[in-house]
Amino acid sequence: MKRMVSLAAILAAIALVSGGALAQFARTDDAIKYRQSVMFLIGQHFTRLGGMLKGSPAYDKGAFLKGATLVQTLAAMPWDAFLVPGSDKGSQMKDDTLKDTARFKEAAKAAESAMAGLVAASGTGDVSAIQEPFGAVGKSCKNCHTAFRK
Ligand code: ASC
Repeated sequence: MKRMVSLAAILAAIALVSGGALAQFARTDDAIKYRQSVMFLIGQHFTRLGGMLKGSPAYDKGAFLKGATLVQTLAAMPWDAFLVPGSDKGSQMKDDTLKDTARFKEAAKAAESAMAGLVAASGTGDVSAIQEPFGAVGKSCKNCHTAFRK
């Protein structure tokens, strides 16, 4: 019993210093699957938005705004899962990513901020005003992939 209590205390301490990120996932594999799932959904919705800006399917203000809002909402989800210690193994994450988590968090924040810009522009319903913020989101995706993905 005493051993169980001290194990719980150790786990709680680990969860505390890891910002709760570890506590969310039972296994590092779950963290990898979680973030890959979110990234897959972001890719699906962002690609559909890109299609709409090229006319296939035709641009629709409501549908575009809904998709952009989904992308923004999804983009709030995966970052903690990237920061789980050891989850660089067996994934596409570059080896040095977790050595500088501040750099990673900064890039994640920049992506979220670009997505907020896209949602704001989407509300105008003006396609010519959406092109630039859409490109900025694509650039923020690419920046992270170049820096952190193998
Ligand atoms: C996508 C997707 C990416 C990004 C990137 C943008 O739809 O899956 O990884 O956009 O291609 O540069």
